[in-house]
Amino acid sequence: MMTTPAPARTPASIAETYERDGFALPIDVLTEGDARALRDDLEAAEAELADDAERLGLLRTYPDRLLPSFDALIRHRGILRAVTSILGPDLLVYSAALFIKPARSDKIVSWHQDLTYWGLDDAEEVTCWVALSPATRESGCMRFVPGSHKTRIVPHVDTYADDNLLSRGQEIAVAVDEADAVLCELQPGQASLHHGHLFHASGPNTTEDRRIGVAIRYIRPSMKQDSGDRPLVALASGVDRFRHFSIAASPQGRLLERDIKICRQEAALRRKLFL
Ligand SMILES: O=C(O)CCC(=O)C(=O)O
Repeated sequence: MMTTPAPARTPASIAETYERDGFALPIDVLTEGDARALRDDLEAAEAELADDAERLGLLRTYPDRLLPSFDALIRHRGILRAVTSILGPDLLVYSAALFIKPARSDKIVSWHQDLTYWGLDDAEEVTCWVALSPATRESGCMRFVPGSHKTRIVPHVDTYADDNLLSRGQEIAVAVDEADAVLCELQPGQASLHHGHLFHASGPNTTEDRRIGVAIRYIRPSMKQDSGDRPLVALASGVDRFRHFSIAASPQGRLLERDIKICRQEAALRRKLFL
């Protein structure tokens, strides 16, 4: 079971910083040993699926549906304590995809605002990005523009750049001043929180290790898809009084065939919803 290190920051101070800057970090959520155990479980699963690109893609998009260890992560007490200080006690997990940059890779993430693309009706959303390996300037950690969450969604363009980890190379179409940005450096087991309107990006990985992070998107159950669809989400805390989404069951084992089938169906729906 994952343990929670003594919190270096109180929920109140996290909420205050988040309100002002649109992000809060670093938040100590896992011990280094627990972060290593999650990474080992992920990498064992990646090795099992190495010859199957489609299943490997599903694993990296839905680790919480295919590995009980990642299902436990999205329900981790330390994370929930931080996120509930912002969104309140009732929390759904809209997605929990991995962002992986291989060692010595030119993969970047261009400046963007997350809520541009998901077709959700509101902005009651917080991403908790948990580092499973060092996220540093050298390994391509995220960069945030403090206060930019107070801007509504600005125009974005699709660049389709090969080196971009985002599916269409989506990028903010207005100038972002790099001088305004701050680095989001995290040690394994630490996390950051960021707002869905925050301008953020990340650079290449020049190190000899993979840079691995899990981006857990928490939303209030009052949120809904503009399209009226009810994608599959996890109920991580509290109650869902709204029923705007379908609630996923926790995985009862690793890489189960029935869970893979559900993820495949869900991926098709999410492709349709993605703006
Ligand atoms: O992992 C990264 O470099 C970028 C992640 C990101 O854009 C996000 O979590 O919203």
